[in-house]
Amino acid sequence: MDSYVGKILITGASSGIGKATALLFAEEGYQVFATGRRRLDMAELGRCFEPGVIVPMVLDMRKRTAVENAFKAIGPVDVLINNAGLALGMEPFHEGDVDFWEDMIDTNIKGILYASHTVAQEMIQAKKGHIIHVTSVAARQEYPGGNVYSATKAAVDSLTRSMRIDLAPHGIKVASIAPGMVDTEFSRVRFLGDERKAQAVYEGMKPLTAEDIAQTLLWMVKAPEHVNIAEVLILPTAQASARDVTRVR
Ligand code: NDP
Ligand code: 8X3
Repeated sequence: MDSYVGKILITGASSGIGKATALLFAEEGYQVFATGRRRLDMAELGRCFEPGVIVPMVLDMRKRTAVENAFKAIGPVDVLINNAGLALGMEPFHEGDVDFWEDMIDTNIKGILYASHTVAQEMIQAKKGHIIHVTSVAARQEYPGGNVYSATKAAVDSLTRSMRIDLAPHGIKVASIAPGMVDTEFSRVRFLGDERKAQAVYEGMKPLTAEDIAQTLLWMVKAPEHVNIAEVLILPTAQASARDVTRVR
């Protein structure tokens, strides 16, 4: 028997929300299985605690067989946080890059399907479990250039609700958290490393931090067994909707 309070699997933990969440849950006594593509960042994450507390896994969520094999090998977990995701580009629909669309669809939707489908089998056996999807305010409110990114997150919102219907009879909670602007690598990735464009996103306003989201995820996970915090929308105070941001210039 180990002394962990539970086992949690977090995707996209090489930076941002996933990394902060992995560190927080490890501090809270969980054993954390953490995935990401960047080998060095994952190895560094694994070294933040005693060996075995955070188990880093180099994994591309777009690769179905690799995800299925890796997640089956972990065995049962109490919690799955489907966080890995990205936006690429912010062009109007008619100028969009179809390769970017494929990447967002494969990661943000199909990656979650592969992960949840695999992990749900063990949770059904255990008659309990908790799956949380990191969606976005962009799932509920579109904005110029958000098109395919918004659509992927809206698909995950819908999936969350239908998975909840199918999995509640098995004692499994399914939930989503929809953040607004969070200062992570998200905008740097979206604008393909263009620092100026990425920084402009948060200019004159105080965005959420990755730790804000991690703390909220911990609160969701720590709810009593009979309580499912099914949907959370979390925004910076300066952001009223996907399109309304108060900036001090
Ligand atoms: P980051 O870019 O900092 O982190 C994204 C994480 O996803 C990284 O660990 C990255 O790891 C991982 N990832 C991306 N593609 C893949 C892939 N194909 N396979 C495996 N891992 C992948 O951004 P955030 O922390 O902000 O993003 C986390 C989630 O939060 C995303 O789903 C995003 O859509 C969502 N979100 C973010 C908001 C924001 O304003 N920041 C607001 C609302 C939602 P690696 O590159 O190593 O693979
Ligand atoms: C990330 C937040 O508003 O840039 O999901 O789409 S937003």
